[in-house]
Amino acid sequence: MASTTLHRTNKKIADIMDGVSRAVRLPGAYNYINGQWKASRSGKTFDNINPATGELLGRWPSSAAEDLNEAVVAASEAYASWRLVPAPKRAERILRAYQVLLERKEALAQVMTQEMGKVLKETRGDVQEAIDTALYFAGEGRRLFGVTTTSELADKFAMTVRSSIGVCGLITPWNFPMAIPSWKIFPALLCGNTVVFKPASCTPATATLLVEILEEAGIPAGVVNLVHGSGSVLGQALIESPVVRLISFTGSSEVGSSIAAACGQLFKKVSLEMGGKNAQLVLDDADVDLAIEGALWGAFGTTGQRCTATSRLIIQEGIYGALIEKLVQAASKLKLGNGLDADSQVGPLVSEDQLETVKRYVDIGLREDKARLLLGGRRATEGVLGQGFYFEPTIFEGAPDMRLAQEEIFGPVLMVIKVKTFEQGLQVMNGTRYGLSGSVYTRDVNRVMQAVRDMQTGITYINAPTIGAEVHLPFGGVKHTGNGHREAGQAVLDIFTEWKAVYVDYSGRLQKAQIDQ
Ligand code: UN1
Repeated sequence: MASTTLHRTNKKIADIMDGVSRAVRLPGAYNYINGQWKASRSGKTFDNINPATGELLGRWPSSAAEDLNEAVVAASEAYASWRLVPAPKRAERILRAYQVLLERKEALAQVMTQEMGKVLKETRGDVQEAIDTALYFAGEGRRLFGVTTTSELADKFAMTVRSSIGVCGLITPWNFPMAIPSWKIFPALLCGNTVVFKPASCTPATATLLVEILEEAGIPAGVVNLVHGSGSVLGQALIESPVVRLISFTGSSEVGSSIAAACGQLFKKVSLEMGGKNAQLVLDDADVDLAIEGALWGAFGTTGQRCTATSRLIIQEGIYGALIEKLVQAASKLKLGNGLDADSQVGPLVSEDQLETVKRYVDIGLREDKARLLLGGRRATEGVLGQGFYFEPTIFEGAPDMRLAQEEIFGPVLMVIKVKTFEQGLQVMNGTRYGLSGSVYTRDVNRVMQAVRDMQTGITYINAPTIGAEVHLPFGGVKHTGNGHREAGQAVLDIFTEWKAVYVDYSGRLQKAQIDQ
């Protein structure tokens, strides 16, 4: 009955969020284009499945290029006026969004856990990350600093200002369905751009709720547009549209590489956040219990589905035996279960596809001569777990050149590698094509500073796991993880603005730089 109401009156999901779990089970969630909630033109839909139970949560518009192009036109028209709204005023709307996010944190986390699977403690953290990001960029409205500088010529003034770019296409993943869109949407809007947002198909409800909050916060029609559907169809339409000036993508390195190639041909600005094969290095002098706690959180938190997840644990030989014994014992006690249950520590994988990927990699590991399975390695099917996409926390021991130690798996699979020295540990850590985050556990300050200097990662942790980035510091990586950009903090402003150098000559005569001496 409620679903009919939603369809008929276009009543917004947030208005019926009292029983949030019911809200997202309702069919009839829409694209948001030019301030209107609407279905895809074809009327086609796709299913949103709860990975903990296999149950259908709702049907969402499976949009085509024509829907996307309508959103691009809306964003392009809205840009003409949004770019001229003073940044402090744009920021006020973001501050309102911050307030609503804060009020609705628990409800949003409940929805997110149901469609994505991670445990409530973590979905609350995901929403909190969006809250922090909104607050940060609300403050940025009265900064957005450029520089003033000197001129080599007399009576001439020089400065830099940041200018907006135009329509931005934002393509986001399912593992942080609120945090990552917020990293892109808030700075994009603050800088005066308009947005076409294409969220991951596994998490359409969270994306819809976020956009609805932006609507409530007074973001004008057309400034933010939401189009659900297939990543390849809509991504291609976004890239090909001449009006879209920038693509910001978070996802796999394979997809990122093809986006970069296509955008390169079209001179389109592109920012990419991609894979990781993050390592935690534990030296002989480390606090072993602290290192184990960090590894468990880094490897099995979010069921290993973070770009920053710890997927390699590199251990110096002196503590190797003792550490892995305790680690395996602790990991075997992790409680798998529905993320809505307070005692669950590890939720399901996001989808059956993801479960298949993890199984495939475990099979590869089992066939490798150099690998030894220390824990897990199977789909978890006991009792109600059998209804969902659960996989046992899995630990392999092996060599750094194995596929399991080189390729991003995005699941609860940790590869343990023994090294003789600190130097060898760093070499193993740096010996992959990725470079997102890394961590070193040691009490030796000289080793700390050498690691900070030599780790080939965008994010470096000392005596802390590879996950846990904060929103006011740059987020991103080197090598095949990124393309030189950083999200979050001040650094993201370089994605969503272009620098303009401004010279004001008040001498009243022609002055020639480099010529007049
Ligand atoms: C991701 O890994 O995909 O640093 C994003 C963290 C979170 C963000 C992770 N704040 O682990």
